[in-house]
Amino acid sequence: MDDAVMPPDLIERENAIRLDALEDEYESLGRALDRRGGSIDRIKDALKGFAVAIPSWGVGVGGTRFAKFPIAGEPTNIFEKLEDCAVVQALGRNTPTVSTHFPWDKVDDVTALKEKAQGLGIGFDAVNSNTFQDQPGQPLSYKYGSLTHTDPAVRDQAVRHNIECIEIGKALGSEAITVWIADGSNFPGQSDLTGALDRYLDSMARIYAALPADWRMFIEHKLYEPAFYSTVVSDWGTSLMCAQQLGDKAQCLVDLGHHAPTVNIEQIVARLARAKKLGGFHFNDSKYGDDDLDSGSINPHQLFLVFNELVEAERRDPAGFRPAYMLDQSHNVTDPIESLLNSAAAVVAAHARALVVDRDALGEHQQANDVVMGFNVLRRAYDTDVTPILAMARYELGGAIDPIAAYRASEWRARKAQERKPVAVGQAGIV
Ligand code: LRH
Ligand code: MN
Repeated sequence: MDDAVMPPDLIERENAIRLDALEDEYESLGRALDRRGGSIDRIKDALKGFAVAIPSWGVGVGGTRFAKFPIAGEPTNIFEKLEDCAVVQALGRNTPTVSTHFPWDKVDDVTALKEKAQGLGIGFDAVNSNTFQDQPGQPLSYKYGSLTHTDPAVRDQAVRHNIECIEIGKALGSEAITVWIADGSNFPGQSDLTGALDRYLDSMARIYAALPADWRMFIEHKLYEPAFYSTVVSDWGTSLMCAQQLGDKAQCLVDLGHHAPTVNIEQIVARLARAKKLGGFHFNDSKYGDDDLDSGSINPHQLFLVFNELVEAERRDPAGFRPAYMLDQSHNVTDPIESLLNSAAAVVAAHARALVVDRDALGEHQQANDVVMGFNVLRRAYDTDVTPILAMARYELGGAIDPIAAYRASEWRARKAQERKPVAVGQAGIV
């Protein structure tokens, strides 16, 4: 990595003033976990190998249909976005890859993009296709759908776009494509609900046929929006049915925000893992709809319960357990780098707490129907302050003990505000 975005001496300087306190907190927690039959070093080592991908569309400031409020120095293209991803990786040390979105990240020279990333020590995770917007000059509109459109010419256009995304992904070193489509209807009677799914499966089979041998295809379900009466791939059941029909390379991706507020997402995770169809995640948080808020910012307990099922699923089937972890957020009122640092840490913390769970005791209480003790085993792990383990893992990987403090000390955003052209005010939308 020859293009260091964060001067190493800055991280050293910021860590030097925090190391004594960290070592004291780490040793104290280590003794406490020891008394509980756990091993703090085992958890630390697990966290050092844990990674969650950054969404390229989450590195710039996001917005809603109403407005977007750009900040000075935010990235204006994928090359600048990769620099910001490298800052998050340099400080947090658990986001080594970026998930791209096309045509938002389209470039003329894909090799130059790959070389830029390599220079920054960043890799590429799943590519995301986009047949939920019409592009300037696009021959046929996706207004009434894409992969499920009643017009075969529109479906062909959408299938070709997905295959083009696979080709770009192959050049970048990605190994998966995430297919989320907005297809659905706003009125009863507008759409043939079964015919739409038939057309979806036919189109997806053509995209599936274009997958390289070692690639996966992630099917992302979503309850609603932008369709507000029916959505073709609206829930995990439909996603699972399609993944099972399409083949081994097709798996289900769980975006936490794509469910009704009351849904038990951790049980969906357990079901998909049992079916060996748990392909990956888009982590975020929400209170009402697909709010795309920072992971763990509204309901950190749900994130913990999801990871509790993931740790259990890996224990049951270590060989088949390979979910792709990605963030998918929209940072409307924060510096995206600070939100990404916090969110990646929230995901790692949920994983760490799940590793603290005394699984043998939990199993015994569940078998004995000792409700309170079963609940208390989980709650005790959830109540464990794992931040010293995360900080020690970051420190030993060359990152920052306190990433936000180090980021602010770097004055990265202010420096970029001098270099990067300003983003126009008055736009709206997610990117
Ligand atoms: C749809 C979604 C999908 C992306 C988009 C940016 O809501 O979660 O994963 O393509 O957000
Ligand atoms: Mn998503």
